[in-house]
Formats: sequence, C-alpha cells, structure tokens
Amino acid sequence: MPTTADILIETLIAWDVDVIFGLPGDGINGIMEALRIRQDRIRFVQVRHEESAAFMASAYAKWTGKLGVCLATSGPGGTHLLTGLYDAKLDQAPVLAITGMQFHDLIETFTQQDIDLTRVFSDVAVFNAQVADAAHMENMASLACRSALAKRGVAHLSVANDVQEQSMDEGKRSKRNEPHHEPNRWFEGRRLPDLAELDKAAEILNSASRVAILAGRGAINAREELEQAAELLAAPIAKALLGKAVLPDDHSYTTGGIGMLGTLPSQQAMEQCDALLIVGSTFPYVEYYPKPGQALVIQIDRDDQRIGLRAPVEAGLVGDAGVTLRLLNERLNRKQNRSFLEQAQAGMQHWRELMHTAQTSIAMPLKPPVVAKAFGDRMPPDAILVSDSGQNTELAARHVDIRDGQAFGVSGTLASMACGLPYAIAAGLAFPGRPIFAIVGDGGFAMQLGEFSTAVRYNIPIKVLVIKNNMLNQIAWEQMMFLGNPQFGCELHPIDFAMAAEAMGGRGFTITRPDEVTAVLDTALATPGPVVIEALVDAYVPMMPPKMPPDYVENFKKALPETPSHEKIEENLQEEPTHSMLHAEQQ
Ligand SMILES: Cc1ncc(C[n+]2csc(CCOP(=O)(O)OP(=O)(O)O)c2C)c(N)n1
Ligand SMILES: [Mg+2]
Repeated sequence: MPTTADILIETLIAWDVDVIFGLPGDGINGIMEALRIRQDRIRFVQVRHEESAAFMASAYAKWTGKLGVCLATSGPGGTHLLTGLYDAKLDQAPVLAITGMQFHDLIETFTQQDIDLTRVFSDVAVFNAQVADAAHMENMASLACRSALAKRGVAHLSVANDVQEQSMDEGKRSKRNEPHHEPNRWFEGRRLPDLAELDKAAEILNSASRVAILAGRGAINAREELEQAAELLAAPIAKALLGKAVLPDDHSYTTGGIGMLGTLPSQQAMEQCDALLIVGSTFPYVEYYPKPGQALVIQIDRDDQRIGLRAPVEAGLVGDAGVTLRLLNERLNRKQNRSFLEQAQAGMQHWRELMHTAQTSIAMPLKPPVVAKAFGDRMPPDAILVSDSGQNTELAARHVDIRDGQAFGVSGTLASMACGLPYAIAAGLAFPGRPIFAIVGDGGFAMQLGEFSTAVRYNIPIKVLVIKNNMLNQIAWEQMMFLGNPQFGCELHPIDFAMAAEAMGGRGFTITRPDEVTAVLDTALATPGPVVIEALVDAYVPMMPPKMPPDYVENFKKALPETPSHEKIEENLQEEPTHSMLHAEQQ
C-alpha cells in the first residue's frame, strides 16, 4: 500500500514535475524517502538555505511556465521558505511548497519545532492545507498543483511527520471520498476580451495623436503582435523591467526601460502621450505613468483584477496579450503622422550615446557601467540574464542590451535581495546548455553566498558578475534622494568573492581596472563551470532616475555635505550620464 508521501510524489510526477528544490530535516523524512526511491523519475536538488529553494521554485516556474516545487522541514525550514514564496506570490509564479509538521498528536503542544505552518503561510498561499492522511493526500496533492497553476500563486501542503509514512488504509477512507475521483490535470482557457471594449479601445487609439505603449512580462510571448501594434500606432514601447526581453533593447520601436532604472525617452513618452496602451504590465511606480487626465488609457491584462490598478482605464481588455493584440490590431488604422515615434527614436539615439559615454569611461576607479556593458556584450544569442536587487539591477536594466532569443529574470515586485544566485541556478537547471549570466550586488550575493556551492555541486556553469562597491548602494542613494539624509549604515565590510568562489570549488576572477575588463572577462567566460567575477567598482557613482525631480535634487544637495566621501560623489556628478540626469528637468 502506498504511503501518504508516495501518493504525494506520484501525484507530482503525474503533474509533470521533474525537480524539487529543498533541504531535508526530520520533519520530512517520509517525503525524502518517497523521493529517494523515485530518483529516476523526479530530481531532488539540495540547496544550502530553504529561502533559495523557494526562489528557485519561483524562478523555475517563471523560466519554464511549469509548476515550481520546494520542500522544507517543519519549523525553521518552513519559515525560511517565506521570502522566496512571497516572490512567487507577488510575481504570480505557480509554486507548490511542501513542509513537514510535528507528529500529528504533538501539534500545538509547544514541542520542538512546533510551528503551525498552515497558519504561518495563510497570507502567502492561494491554497493552504494540512493533510490528514493518505486518502486526504489523494485529494490535496492534485488540488494543490491545480490551484497554484490556475491562480498563479503559492499552494502549500503541510504534512505531519508520522502521517507521511502512514500507508493508505482503505478501511479508514470516509464513505464520501471515492478513490480516484481527482484527475491529475489542469485545463486552461484562452482568454478573449469583450468585443465592445475592443471597438472602444480601437476608436480611442485611432483618434489619438500621440500613443505610447507600456509592455511588461505579460507581453513576452506576443512579440510580433506588439511590434505590429507599435507600427500601426507609430507608438514607442517602454518596457517594464520584467518585460525587458519582450523586444531587443536596440529595436527601433522601443525606448527601453521605464522608471527609476529606465530611460529619458520612456519617461518623455509617458509625459507627452495622449493615449497609453498597457500590455501585460502593472509596473508599480505610479509616478512614472501619465498624469491623471493627461492620456486615455487602454489596458490589456489576463487578470481582470489588475485592470485599472495603476491608472484610470477607458477600455479594459481582459485577455491573453497575443490574441487580444491581434484582435485589436485588426481594428487599427495605420497612423500617417509618425512624429511621436520619430521623436522617441531621436531621443533614444541621444540616450544611447549618453550611455555609451558612461560605458567606455577609462577613469579610475572602474565605473560600474563599463563592466556591466562588457559583460552583457559577451552574452551569446541564447543567453539568460539574471539580476539581483540594488544598483546592480539598474546596471543590468540600463547597460545590458538584451537581444533576440535571450531571456531576463529577477525578483520583480518583491524586489528581494539574494534572488540572483537561485534564479541563475534555476535557469541552468531549466535549460541545460544555455549560457547563464548573472549581475549581482555584493550585499545581495553575500546573503546566500553558500548557494554558489550548489552551482558547483550540480555543475551549473553560471557566470556571476559581482558588482563590488562595498556598499548597499541603492539604499545610500535613496536615503539621500528621497529624504535628504546623509548615507548611513550602508557600508559593507569587504569580502573576497573570487576567493570565496574558489573555496567552494568554483573559479573566481577579479577586475579592478578598466584596462583589465576585456582580458579578465574573456578568460572568465571561457572558463568551464561556475565562475564568479568580482568587479571592484567606484562606489560613488550615483544611481538616479533619468530625470531627477526637483525635490530629489534638493534632497541630494542637502544630504551631500554630511555624507562620507561626498567629494567623490560631487566629482562623479560632473560626469555623464549623472550630469544630464541631474539637469534634465531644466532642459
Ligand atoms: C531582502 C532585502 N533586504 C533589503 C532590501 C532593501 N535594499 C534594496 S537594494 C539594497 C542594496 C543592495 O546592496 P547590494 O546587493 O550591494 O547592491 P548595490 O545596490 O550595491 O548594487 C537594499 C538593502 C531588499 N530589497 N531586500
Ligand atoms: Mg553593493
């Protein structure tokens, strides 16, 4: 007779789960055994910290579109999962989290590791159950998989330690619980928009004279349709960070990123448009959208709850991006006046020249854009790019050009530090053979540093560029810009990451000078297996939005005198692109 754990793992195999990320503990011994005896059909990837397991499950789901699964023991194992699970919740990735609990008759007795994880996970999960026995598991395992996929969120199953090993006892099954009534299948419908809304959207877009498009992750598989819409509407496309791979960065219709990490032409398109078409994005920074009343907004999203989330919407098209855009495009007239697009294209040419200045600086200390750009330029055509959270995200967003066939991923809405390494490892497991490039900060990388040994153990040849500024730098700039406070508490004690990589059995390289960038990167990227390249960069190059709002400028001025090493920051403010960003408001 199968045990509860056998039923769980057989169900996952039936649901096409091929990998589980986790770390054992005595609260999940039964489940580990069920995995051990099925190693030929399902892979257990052992992590060094359960948070990474949850990030990997979230990332695996994002990279593949399949269910991501993570496993942790009772008590601390379960609580360690939480940050990665919130990443899945906020970016809507389908993830199943499995945890152990105390012996079923010791729960709530203040015994060791006695945490009711179903209560703890009640906020993060769309489906959340403690499994009572084997017959119950037949229902729960399948329903949990379906719930995560259908609701694109986290499902959680917690199983008391002794229940995992219990064999199915048909005699104990309740009369109404018929065996085998639960199908291991999920059916997804094609979401089509309302026809009247489509006509209304087309009418608005056809009458507008300056249309801008904001494209996000939801548009990833609608590249052609999006290009066609932009062509018909003569509309520049700004890309939210999670939509970076929607179109190549040098594509003539895109103005690149938007927001704090974005470009000036994207911001100008938002400021000057009279209609905005949002495709598969709920980019969270409302202040970068058109001002209320300025533009008529059309939004395409597969999730009706999200339509109108960031801007009042005139026509809401609930549907999948590709099919909805196709229906919309049929109703659009090609705009004769192309000047709004042409203006954005001219702006982009200027912006890219500005970035080029920063990317080719030969000044010491090494400027971060120089190494980010050189790293990105070396990504092969099918590479996957990952970033972490911080100024390193800005470097990946602004200074790495994504090209056709490449992919990009990051903890987007949660914007959690320490996502980079697990995201990269998950990409390597999802797509063996594809080159994996990660740009991370020294703060975020240190948080889960031990996970690099997971890449070594499973021989996942990730190439990790660590932006070593010995600072939690994004926060330093935010303290100054947002509140006018001097930087405080952001300095980091240096770590030799190249040596750490070697200590874990990988390879480590260091770049300290601009004239070393080419040679060291070429050698490091030609080195097989997992590699860390630490680039010791100038910590005093500010990270700014493309156009500093007047209050940010004032705050910055106020904060500078008492900020340690402010002279070095002041020096860099004379350089591009910070100089132009600082003065963009007056231009
Ligand atoms: C888990 C977590 N803690 C804190 C933050 C706030 N935060 C955002 S960026 C950042 C600095 C990150 O430092 P580092 O990884 O060195 O990147 P840098 O900005 O220096 O490139 C911090 C502390 C966060 N996003 N996530
Ligand atoms: Mg840093």
